[in-house]
Amino acid sequence: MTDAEPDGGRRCGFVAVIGAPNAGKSTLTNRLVGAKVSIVTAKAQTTRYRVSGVAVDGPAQLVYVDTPGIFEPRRRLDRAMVAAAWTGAADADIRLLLIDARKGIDEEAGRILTALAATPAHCVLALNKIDLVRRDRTLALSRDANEVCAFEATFMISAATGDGVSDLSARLAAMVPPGPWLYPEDQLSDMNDRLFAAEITREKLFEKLHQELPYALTVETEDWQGFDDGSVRIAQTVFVERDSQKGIVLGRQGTRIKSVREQAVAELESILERKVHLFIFVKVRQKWGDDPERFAPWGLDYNA
Ligand SMILES: Nc1nc2c(ncn2[C@@H]2O[C@H](COP(=O)(O)OP(=O)(O)OP(=O)(O)O)[C@@H](O)[C@H]2O)c(=O)[nH]1
Ligand SMILES: [Mg+2]
Repeated sequence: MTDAEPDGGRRCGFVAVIGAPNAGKSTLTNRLVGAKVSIVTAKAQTTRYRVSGVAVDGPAQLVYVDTPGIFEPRRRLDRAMVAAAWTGAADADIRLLLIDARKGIDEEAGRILTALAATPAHCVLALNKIDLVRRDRTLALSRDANEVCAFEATFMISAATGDGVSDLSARLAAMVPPGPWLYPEDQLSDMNDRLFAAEITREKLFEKLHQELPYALTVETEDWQGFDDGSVRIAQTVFVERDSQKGIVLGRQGTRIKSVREQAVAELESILERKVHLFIFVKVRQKWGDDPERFAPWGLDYNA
């Protein structure tokens, strides 16, 4: 180690991954980290709070902060989600804006671009889902976006296939400030097991439910008990807003919740590397979205 290179030339910093709902932020975060730290579904507004994932690229440790999509909020939870995204952006060393190249600069993306343009330093643009669009369209999009906000760098990527992601990572690694690493080398996420298990179940529910249902529910892990044989018993509650929603979540003769449970167990067992006994209860809690207790474990600002 020399004076010119404190910490052996190590670098470390926070990269906030921001963008409109469904842009692919969580898919990209997982890809960059090399493990599933944040849930992904085809539905917008899947991510509800900030999820950090840690990656190492050469001498740099990058703490990616996956954020909820930024949209026009209506409910209290929406406002808290959008506020969490902007706070994540403000606290980070680098803001990585993801735009769905197939959607282009629509109203939502346009608003975020304009907001970022006020402070374009340390902003990087990634046009995502290039596996779905022609290259000339992506080039035009890059030009249009950079006319609104002067990004430090622009990348064309596919978070789904991994195309372009290592170039993006290398650039981010070069941009974060010199300094010691913040996390142990093998740590991938800052999320605790109970919260992550609830997210996995919510992901399976989101995939199986439609219209307003995904947004009317939330999942909490109520109990977590490890046994001597290595297995774990996990009890979770799905809160819905109305009785009719409870019936839909359960499905005819409980078939829907049964298949949710099976899928969640399969995934949890492979992640936790142990046998999982999962119990899911569905309860009606009118206006859970206006209950501060629901927000607390997520680190969301109830009064945003
Ligand atoms: N074809 C294609 N699909 C992608 C790509 N990246 C993400 N997706 C898909 O886009 C959808 C949304 O992905 P997410 O990663 O959940 O998007 P997000 O930005 O985190 O969404 P919110 O959390 O709702 O804001 C999922 O169906 C992904 O599989 C990509 O590069 N190509
Ligand atoms: Mg997400």
